[in-house]
Amino acid sequence: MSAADQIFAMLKESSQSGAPLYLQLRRSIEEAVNRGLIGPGDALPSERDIASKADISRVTVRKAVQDLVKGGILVQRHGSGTFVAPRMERVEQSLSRLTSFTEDMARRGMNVRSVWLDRGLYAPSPDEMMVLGLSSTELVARVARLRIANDTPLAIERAALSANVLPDPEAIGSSLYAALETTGNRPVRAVQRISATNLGDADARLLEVPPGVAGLQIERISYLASGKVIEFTRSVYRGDAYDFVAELRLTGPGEELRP
Ligand code: 16G
Repeated sequence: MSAADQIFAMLKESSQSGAPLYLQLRRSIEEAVNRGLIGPGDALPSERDIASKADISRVTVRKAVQDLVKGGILVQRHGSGTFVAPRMERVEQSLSRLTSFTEDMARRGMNVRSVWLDRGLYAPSPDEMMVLGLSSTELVARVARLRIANDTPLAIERAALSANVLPDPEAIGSSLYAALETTGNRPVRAVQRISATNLGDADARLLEVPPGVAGLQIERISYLASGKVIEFTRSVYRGDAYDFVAELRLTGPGEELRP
């Protein structure tokens, strides 16, 4: 069956639902993708073909398709048409180990690279002063990177550290934690807060996803063994690419719950 036929068959299944036509069509295309009837990279039939086959207006088809493009299910390439978006291989990341991005990806055999968005010494923001314990006369080292694994941009990480710890942000190689290790400043503990976000235009463009799609906002505050805060990092991860996994255990008798 052709892609148009698959979508049409799905649409016939849902035509009893009473939902607006564009919604029925959107769901039919989504269902055809979810069931693997049309796969990643497959071309969607033209707006005109879908409209005539399903006997609905082109405006309705366009609205359904635009919704799916916004949701990241379909991608539009200028001049060549609309396609099913390539499927992301999701990365599973344990929440119990304090590892670096470079180590995490290397463990999975993925190639890591970063694009520098910013690195330099700045006057600290009130947040940075509070978290890093800096006074207004001290400087903060900011390191912002787009993190890419196997050519797919996965995250934007914006790290802030005291300039006393990282006096020359230009000197970091490919790994911040490796650089901190050389000066005995690699963190040993971290507290991480993860929340849902919709990606803004600029972040979405960098992560190569449509603006407004779901992402994960992560704030990591890392500590040295002495208890001193060493790193304050705010990151945005692609929601379709990352699963954070936590192992939970029933606390044994006599064991205390630690924060
Ligand atoms: C991880 C950390 C980030 C840290 C980076 C160091 C999260 C959410 N973030 O990505 O806080 O700065 O690793 O990676 O896990 P690097 O040593 O490869 O530069």
